[in-house]
Amino acid sequence: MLSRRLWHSMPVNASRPLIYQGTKRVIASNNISTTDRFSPLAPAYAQNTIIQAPLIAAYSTVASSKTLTLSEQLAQGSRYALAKSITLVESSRSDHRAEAQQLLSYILKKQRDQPLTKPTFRIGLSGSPGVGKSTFIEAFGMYLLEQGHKVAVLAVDPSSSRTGGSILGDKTRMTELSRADDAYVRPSPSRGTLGGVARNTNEAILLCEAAGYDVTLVETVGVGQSETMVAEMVDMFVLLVGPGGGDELQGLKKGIVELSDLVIVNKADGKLADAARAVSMDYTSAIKFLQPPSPLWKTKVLRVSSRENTGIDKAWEAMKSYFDTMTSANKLTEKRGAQRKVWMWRQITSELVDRLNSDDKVKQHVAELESKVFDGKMTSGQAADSVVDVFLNKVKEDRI
Ligand SMILES: Nc1nc2c(ncn2[C@@H]2O[C@H](COP(=O)(O)OP(=O)(O)OP(=O)(O)O)[C@@H](O)[C@H]2O)c(=O)[nH]1
Ligand SMILES: [Mg+2]
Repeated sequence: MLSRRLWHSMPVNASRPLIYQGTKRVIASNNISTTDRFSPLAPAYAQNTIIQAPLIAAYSTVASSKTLTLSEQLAQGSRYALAKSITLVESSRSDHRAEAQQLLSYILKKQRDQPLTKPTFRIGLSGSPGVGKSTFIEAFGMYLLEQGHKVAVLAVDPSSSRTGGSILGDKTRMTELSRADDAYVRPSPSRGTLGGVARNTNEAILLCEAAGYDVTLVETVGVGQSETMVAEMVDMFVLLVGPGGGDELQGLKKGIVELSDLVIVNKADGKLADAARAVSMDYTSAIKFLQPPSPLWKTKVLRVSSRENTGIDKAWEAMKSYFDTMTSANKLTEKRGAQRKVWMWRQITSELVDRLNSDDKVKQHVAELESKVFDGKMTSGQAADSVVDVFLNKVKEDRI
């Protein structure tokens, strides 16, 4: 149970009800957690009239009328509602986050009661800059639409926090797909850390599926940690490589190929066709020495020309075959469950670090220790222990 002091010292975020901010009120009739006993609005809680809390929303089956309307519009496939909902999950405003959490909880609850009619397929797509990801997605997305699918494209773009979002430019490149009725192309969020962007993308996938998009493509540029993060939020991870230069070997060196369920050699056309064939053979033999991503599936290598629209159907066949193999062994449900656990821990870690960083006493201590570590007067490990101790003591004090 939290004391009132600790309660006030906590940053307003997904775990602290916003009731203290005097924001929106929502009618509710669910159980009120013991945490709320200290609330100045406790009597209102007792009468079951007020609920305003991401904490409660996270576990609640109760939704405000605004949330109900939004979720209803989402279920009808409204693009406007989808855009609005994704904006909510991407927002750093605490009232938006609260609404987003309530919406997500409601959607999850609805899906538990009444599972989606169509199976959903989450595909991650990565590759070096210029390898042809956008061109591939345009061609592949249009192909999927012809097959009767609804396609959502989301981006995890590690460069966007620095450059302001290159995927926005992509949207103009994916012209046909962006304009198609059954496709939804979402530019990458232009703010936040990679972790934050990835978390939003996780939630955005759920929203796209709630809006009836059965295939979600999550695109990322092969930089830094983004491939691993994307691989941890999708059913299948696809690596796009080019026919030239040493770029494709980078994928091998960085271990991205090990994450990949499918390697697509793009630009297999015209003068590049021979080079693409050679690269594809290189990958096929290299993969034999790698551990397969799943005991049930051997990574495949295919050649495609996104520009000339060749091999796109083969790529989809390979993806469908993966999907069928994994679903018939019940492995996708298992994988998604395990991924949710991974993200829960990611969230715990970042939440704890955020709270630790927002505490003035800890901040001061950290500054002192950082300089000691820098001067070699203390080891990193000792300093880390000390910071955690100070933080935990502070939490204990607040509780008394
Ligand atoms: N010949 C050939 N060129 C292609 C093919 N696919 C893409 N390209 C070209 O490669 C260049 C880069 O394509 P993009 O689709 O923008 O590549 P990207 O991977 O999205 O690039 P970033 O978003 O910058 O990481 C463009 O000039 C495309 O026209 C292809 O299949 N064949
Ligand atoms: Mg691109």
